[in-house]
Amino acid sequence: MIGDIETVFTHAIVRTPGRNFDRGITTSGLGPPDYTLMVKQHRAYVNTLEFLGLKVIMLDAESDFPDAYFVEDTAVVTPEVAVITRPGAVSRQGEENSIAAVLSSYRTMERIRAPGTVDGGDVLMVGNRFFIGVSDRTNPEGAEQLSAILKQYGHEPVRISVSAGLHLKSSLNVVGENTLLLTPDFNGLAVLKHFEKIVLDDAESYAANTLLLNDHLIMPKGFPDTRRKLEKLGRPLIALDVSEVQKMDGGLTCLSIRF
Ligand code: CIR
Repeated sequence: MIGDIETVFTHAIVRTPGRNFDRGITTSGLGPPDYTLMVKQHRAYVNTLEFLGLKVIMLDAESDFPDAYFVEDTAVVTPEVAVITRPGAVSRQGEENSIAAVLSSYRTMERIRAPGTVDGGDVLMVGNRFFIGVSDRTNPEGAEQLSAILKQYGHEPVRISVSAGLHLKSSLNVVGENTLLLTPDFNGLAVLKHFEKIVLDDAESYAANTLLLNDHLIMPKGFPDTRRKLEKLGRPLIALDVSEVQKMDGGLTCLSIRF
C-alpha cells in the first residue's frame, strides 16, 4: 500500500465558465464549443460535488482569462499546504491570484516563482506521494521548486516525464487503493511498478481523466470499455457528459480544486 488515498474531501473551488470560454487554448480539433451546453455540464459537475458532500466555493468568471474555470491548474493543495502555481501558458498567468485569496483562509501558502512553471493538472496526489509531471506546461525548474516545498511539508514527490497528452492527469489517475487508471503510453514506467494498473484502450484515452472523490468514481460519459473496467472496482460510478470541456482540452479533474 502506497498511502491512504481514502482522504475525505470537504471543499472544492470551482469557477463559472465565462461567455468568452471559447477563446481559451485548445488543440482538440473537436469543433466550436457551445456556451449553453457548457454551463449545463458545469452545473451538473458542481451538483455532483455537492452530492458527494463537498462545500463548493464558486468563483465568478474572469473576463481576462478564458481558461480560468480550469481552476485545478492554479494550485496544488495538500492536507498541510497550498502551493499557488505559476501556470505554464502565458495567457493563463494571473489566474492564480484570485485562487490564492481563497486558499489563504484554509492553508499555509507557498508559491512557485519565475522562471518556474507548474500546472496543477500535472500533479497527482496518491496518499502522501505526489507524482509531478514535467510537461509542456510544468518545466523542470517548477517541478524542482514544487518538490522542495512538498518535501518541506513531509510529502514525497516523484518526477514523471509527460511524453503524451497535455498534462500528467490527462493520462494517469488514481482510481482505488493502490490502483491507477492510465493510457498505454504510461504503462511501462518504473516509478509506477508497485501499483495495480487498469490500462485504457487507445480509443478511450480521454477517460484517463477520471476522478476518485469521496469513494465515488466520476468518469466522462461515452467510454463503455473503460466503464466496464472501472465497474469491477466495485465503487459507485458517476458518468458525466463533459463534451464541451473536452473541446477545450479539459476534463473532470481540471474543473475543481479539491481539499
Ligand atoms: C489549457 O490549455 O490550459 C486549457 N484549455 C485546458 C486546461 C485543462 N486543465 C487540466 O487538464 N488540468
